Amino acid sequence: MATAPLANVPNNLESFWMPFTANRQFKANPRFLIDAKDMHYTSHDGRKILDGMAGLWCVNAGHGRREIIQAVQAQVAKLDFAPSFQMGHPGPFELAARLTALLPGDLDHAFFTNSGSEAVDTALKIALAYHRVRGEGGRFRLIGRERGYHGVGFGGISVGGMVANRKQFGTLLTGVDHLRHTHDLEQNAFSRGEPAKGAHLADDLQRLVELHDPATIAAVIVEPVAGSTGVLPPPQGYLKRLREICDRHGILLIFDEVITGFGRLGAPFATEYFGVLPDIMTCAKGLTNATVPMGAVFVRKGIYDAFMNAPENMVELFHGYTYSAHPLAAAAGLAALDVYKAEGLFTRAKELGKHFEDAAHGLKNARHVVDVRNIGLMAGIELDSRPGKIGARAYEAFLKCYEAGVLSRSVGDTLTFSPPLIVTKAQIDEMFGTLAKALATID
Ligand code: PXG
Repeated sequence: MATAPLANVPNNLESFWMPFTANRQFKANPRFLIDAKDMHYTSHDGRKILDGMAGLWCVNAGHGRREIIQAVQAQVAKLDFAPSFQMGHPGPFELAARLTALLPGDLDHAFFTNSGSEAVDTALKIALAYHRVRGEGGRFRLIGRERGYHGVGFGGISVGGMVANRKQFGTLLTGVDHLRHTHDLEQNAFSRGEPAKGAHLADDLQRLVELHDPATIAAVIVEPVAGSTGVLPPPQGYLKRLREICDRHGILLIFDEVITGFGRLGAPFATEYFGVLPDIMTCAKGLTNATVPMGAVFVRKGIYDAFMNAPENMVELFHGYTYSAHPLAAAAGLAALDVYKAEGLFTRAKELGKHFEDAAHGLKNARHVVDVRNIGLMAGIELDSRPGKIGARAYEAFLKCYEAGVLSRSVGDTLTFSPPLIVTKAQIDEMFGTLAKALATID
């Protein structure tokens, strides 16, 4: 049946194969965002939508930031593109210096990519190559974690632990094993911040070391707080214990900070928040406030230095992307850092954390809710699943919230919130209040 075209919605929705989307369902009932400013999107039907997810966990300084827009506009007019293979341009050198100055310890070098997925695959490749240049090429195994999300490259889905993201794609990387995830509703439901129980789950790494022989293990990768799977803060002491086991056995520890980076927890990065220093760190998203795609991999000095022993005319790492260190991304990254600094956004999640936590946990007795989890400015509200229909209830709640003017995300039967760091207390109340009302109306 022909339906009247919707204002602001293109007539042909067929050609674009949308990512991570139920295409037919969406195209039958599309939801378009047509502009954005600060904390709000405008929908195609002219409604203001409060952005409870910072886009996709990425617009940390809010939308349409003038300083970033102007920096990108000036850059595109001056130098639209320049290669970074055997050539240089100023932006990425300045950005790498500013970023590494911000990082703790000797995370002194930055490799640029265009996304979190590329940052993860780059980090895994650097880990393998690092051992090889030191004569330990026998370290080929990579360890991830169940329910981990590390993007969608073959490396990322191999170490990742989201079943749906893996099962369509064949054999993946060989030589990969996984730690158990840390989600334990029985022990830890309704924890505030890091749950009390579960540090012992880090000992899975010791078991894998004993199973595989430590001399075969290159690296372990985890999200300090698992995001995509529905916000799982690490149990108290868990990350420290992982660090200790890695140190005992010469295994590199990789933190995937694609979500936790750039102020999400109330510190610039999760490494500071938890007081645990990884050997390699990935980031993306907030790096440019999502204005231009960019990811980065940071490595400790010793890792970079290990590659610098070959003859000086040799390429040290046979890896990089056409758009690694793209001028527009570098300009956006520098301007985003200025905004974060000028507005104190890296500590804002700390200032708002208690209010956000109380507001999230205000849902404890709402209908269907079986868990509320939070840390910094990220929260997961888990619902009881409908029998045989995992995800249906949370998706319905997501739709109701959207209709009521709040953007959240649903994953399985968990609703997540991760707003821009400029969010106000009143807007936090609006987000969770809207969800509470939605839950009261769905079965
Ligand atoms: N690592 C982590 C920890 C991520 O959260 C990636 C890597 C991959 O980044 P790119 O830029 O390649 O997408 C991510 C991305 C969701 C959602 O709904 C999460 C992400 C992306 C899209 C949706 O939770 N995280």
